[in-house]
Amino acid sequence: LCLCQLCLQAAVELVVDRTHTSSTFDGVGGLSGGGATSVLLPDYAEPSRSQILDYLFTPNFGASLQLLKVEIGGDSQSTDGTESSHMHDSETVDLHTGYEWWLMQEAKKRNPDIKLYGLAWAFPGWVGEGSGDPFKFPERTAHYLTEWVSGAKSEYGLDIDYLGIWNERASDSSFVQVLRKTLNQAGYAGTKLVVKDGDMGICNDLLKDKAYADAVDIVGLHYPSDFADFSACNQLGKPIWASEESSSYDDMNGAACWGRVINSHWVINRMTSSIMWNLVGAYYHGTNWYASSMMTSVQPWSGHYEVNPVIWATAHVTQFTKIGWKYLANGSGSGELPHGGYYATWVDPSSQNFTMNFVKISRDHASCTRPPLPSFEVEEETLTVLLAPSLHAPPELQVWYSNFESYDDAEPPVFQHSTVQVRDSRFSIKVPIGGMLTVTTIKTGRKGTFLSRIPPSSPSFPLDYMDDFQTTEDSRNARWFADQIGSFEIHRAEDGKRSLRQMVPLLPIGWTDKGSRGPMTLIGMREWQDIKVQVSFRLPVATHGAAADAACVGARVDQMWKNGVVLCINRDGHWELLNSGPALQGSSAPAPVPIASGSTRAIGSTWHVLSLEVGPSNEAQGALDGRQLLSNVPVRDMDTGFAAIGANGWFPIEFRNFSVSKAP
Ligand code: 147
Repeated sequence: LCLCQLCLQAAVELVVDRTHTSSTFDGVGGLSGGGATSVLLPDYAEPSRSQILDYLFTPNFGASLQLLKVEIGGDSQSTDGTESSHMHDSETVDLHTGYEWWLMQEAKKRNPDIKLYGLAWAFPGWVGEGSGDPFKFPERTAHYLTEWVSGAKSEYGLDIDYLGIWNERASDSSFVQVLRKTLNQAGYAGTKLVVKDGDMGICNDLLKDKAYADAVDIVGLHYPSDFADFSACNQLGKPIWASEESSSYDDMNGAACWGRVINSHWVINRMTSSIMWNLVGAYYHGTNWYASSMMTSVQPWSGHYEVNPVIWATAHVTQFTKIGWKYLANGSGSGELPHGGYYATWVDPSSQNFTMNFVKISRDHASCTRPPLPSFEVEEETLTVLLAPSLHAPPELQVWYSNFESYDDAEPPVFQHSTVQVRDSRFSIKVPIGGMLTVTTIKTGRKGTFLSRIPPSSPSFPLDYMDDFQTTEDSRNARWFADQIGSFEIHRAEDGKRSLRQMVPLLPIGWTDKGSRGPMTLIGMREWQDIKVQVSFRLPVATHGAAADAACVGARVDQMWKNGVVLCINRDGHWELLNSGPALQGSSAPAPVPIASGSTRAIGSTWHVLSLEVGPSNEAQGALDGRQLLSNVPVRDMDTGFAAIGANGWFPIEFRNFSVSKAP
């Protein structure tokens, strides 16, 4: 038996020949947004913030990303929160909302060659004139997206290389054609369109509709299965990307899944780019898909962050290739390994550099969050690789090795450097189970580290906390707040002071949220129980007699304030203590039954202070302007959650002097 295996292995020689080039490589990327996944990063403590950005973007250091995809904020919940739109209404363009502009600039600063890709999850309601359909008025929506592309250029000098349509939702042939025309007329013919950031059905749609296909540059599939039928997609003659991929944890399993697909997607189905959801886990524990990220940084107060193995799985490809390099065809540098796993080769068309990548992940560790995988076997093997004269191989090649299944090692090998000799135009290399290996002529690979130690973890949000919102720049979100419904931004009031204002005037064309509870932004910890939350607020001058407009403050709330302890007071002075956020005015959702309610004098549209305290005896106290509204009202004892402020409708409520403290 032993002998036979030896013969078998000796017989297999992988031939690499650069005369057989194939598709152009389009890069490996990360996705910020979809949604609000980076929200805690801009306010991270330095030097950690710059270090995190270096791990993501600096070439030859960490993930060294080649592509950055960002959400085009659409004022509605897009997974971990809401990202602010650049046009809350049809008349105002604000190119200073949100943090994706900042992130794109930081990425470009570090790597001027990084490509940028924008995609909307949600749209402000005005683009559909309240219809909820972003394609009903194609010119409006095309204008809206073109304003984002042109704003990137005019305000920040950023070229948007790629633009998508509507994440994981419908696309539309005539809309895409109008968008193409609108971009061209505005001078953005160079911005390529990706459709449709969703399932493979798009390939048949494009095959049947030439005008549609002509308007499209790239087919973007989400979580594509390597084992699906790609024949329709491959007939299109357009690059095919895994334009959203992974959604897996930032641990060794996540690295194994991601490392595998960034290789296998090319080998099996000719996909030329993969983009990881998500770029950086800078969203609170207790919001969706916690830590499903390339790296995790959720402590802006401490500066603590984690450089996870997913970073190094990415580096195996990104540090040794460039967008524009060519893949070598199957059988001439790419293919399946004899005993399971995959290998791919990239060559630099303008030099003799080349890079090979080998990956062998066992079935148990190969799955990403989706799609399901068929069963398969892998075995350790030693490969002999024959480098054809066309490669002009040097006598020694650089080797980088990780094993994403070495659970028993105290220090698992992750991105370790060595070399291999080329003899007789051949090198041999052992590929164990769990192995990801890069063999390359490139000598600039580096497992980046900083001299200063990463600050120790301090998971608890620091209390007591207060923010008067006066030091945050205009249009930005409030520090450490994470908007969930509506968009809350810092703007100047007529007295010259800043306040935190809810900016969305109309139900957006949502992604998951269709509008049942009112706007809300949260802060703190999902694990908080006994806290006191206080805030100054002002209701806007009632333009349409909205006596029911209410300001709310919450404790123990979950991500969408489906549960929590929430105190709301309306313009007439009627207050209610609720077990959830308030029903959105005008929605058909049943109004929550109050735990307690009452009335005080009307509050109009002047500044007031609202406070809510939930203590260890599971009783709530509430006050307006320091005068008690309710005391010792029993609430459920099991609940924990964030502190929150919000309202019950789409109006520009303002807040100042927010504070949260431990309940005495
Ligand atoms: C994706 C979204 O695009 C991301 O914003 C994020 O929510 C991510 C979390 O895994 O999920 O949406 C998908 C939702 C469902 C499927 C694919 C993508 N699915 O069922 O195949």
